[in-house]
Amino acid sequence: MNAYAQQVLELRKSQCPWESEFIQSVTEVFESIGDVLDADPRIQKNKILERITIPERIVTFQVPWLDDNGEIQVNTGYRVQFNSAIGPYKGGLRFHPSVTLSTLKFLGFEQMFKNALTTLPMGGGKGGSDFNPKGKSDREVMNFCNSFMRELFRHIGPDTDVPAGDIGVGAREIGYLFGQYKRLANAFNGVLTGKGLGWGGSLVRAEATGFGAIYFVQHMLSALKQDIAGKRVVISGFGNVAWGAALKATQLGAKVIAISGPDGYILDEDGLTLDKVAYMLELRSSGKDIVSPYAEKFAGSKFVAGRKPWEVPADIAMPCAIQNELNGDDAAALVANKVGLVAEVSNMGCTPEAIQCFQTNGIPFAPGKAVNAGGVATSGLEMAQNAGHGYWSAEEVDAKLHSIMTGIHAACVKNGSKDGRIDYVAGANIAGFRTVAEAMIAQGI
Ligand code: 2IT
Repeated sequence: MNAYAQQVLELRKSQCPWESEFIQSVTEVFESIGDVLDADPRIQKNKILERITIPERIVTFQVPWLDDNGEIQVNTGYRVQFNSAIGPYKGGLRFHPSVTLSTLKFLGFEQMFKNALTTLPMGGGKGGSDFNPKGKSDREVMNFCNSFMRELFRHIGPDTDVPAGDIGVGAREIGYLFGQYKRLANAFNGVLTGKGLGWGGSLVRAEATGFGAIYFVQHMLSALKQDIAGKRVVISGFGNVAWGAALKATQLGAKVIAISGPDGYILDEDGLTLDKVAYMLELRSSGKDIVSPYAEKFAGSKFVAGRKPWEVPADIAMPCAIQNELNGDDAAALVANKVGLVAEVSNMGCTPEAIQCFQTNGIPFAPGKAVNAGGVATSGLEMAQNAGHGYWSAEEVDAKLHSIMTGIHAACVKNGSKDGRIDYVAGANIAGFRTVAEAMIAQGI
């Protein structure tokens, strides 16, 4: 690692050694940008690394709410406004019991570069709570969202900070959050993305992260002179991202042979069909958080309890669940089974050991901030539609999403090509970092 980067990393480690996810995300970016730092002394002179590793602002607040028994519950709410060099803070809200400030700092740090890769004017931010929506009634979720927004509304706005969904925050939560924002701010505007289709939401936003990921995979395959049709795909995750990826892969003739949930995975050697993909949505909306019923419904498939799908031989592996879901052992299993490429869709879904295993074995690996950027890119398109007080057709949004993913792949190739190979991690980190650093230098302190 470059000496300046090392020095800033050590400083941050000594200040918050317990923020392991945040430190992990900073380390990955700093390891990639050595050549840029060596070539451009303005970056150290302007203390860019010091400045991009402290959020511009963090808001932490209490979220008291009433459960269905009339008892008071209390959670912690956060918004990490990481960097506004290239646009208003932009990034999702995560409601999940694992959420800590470290989680949201890592996600906000990643978001800053991801958003830069989209080429749309969006800075980096992330927020959320340790609230667990699983098993809660609609009324409890509404009570929580109302209380959360009662504090958050004063810190956000369509030109200030534009939150969206992430794990545990979908259409229902965005609806409640938007309703409360509108009441408190007395304004109907594009303060949140992922809104419902009749009230400011964009067509294709729900599918966008998964669709964009598959468009990116198509570019990775073309670089290898291959095609997606007939490829065996293994996907983890139980949410909207896994669904979108499975849908687009199936539409393009790939064979999705494994999907997973918190209880284990489904092996379906026949591959998913559009009916089976639709059933993924039913499973999720059942609220039970299990994939096992799939095996009872579709003959020929089998449920493997308590295991991750990375032991299934496949051409393409796509982690779509949560950070650090795919570790060094999982990577070794994929490599042993001759996986053709790995596209990380979850944010920081692979551990550093896993990434190293893919890279040392010559397996093309693309990081989440490039592969999953179609989600936030389409949020950017939703912001543009809101600002223009209109709607675009699904074809128009999908075409723009497609061209943004093509551009991100091209940026990775331009910044990450070395000895005839594409280092997607370096390419994405360098391209995103350069954009943010240039804007910061131009704007002074
Ligand atoms: O990780 C992500 O990029 C998201 N959860 C989407 C963020 C957004 O603002 O749409």
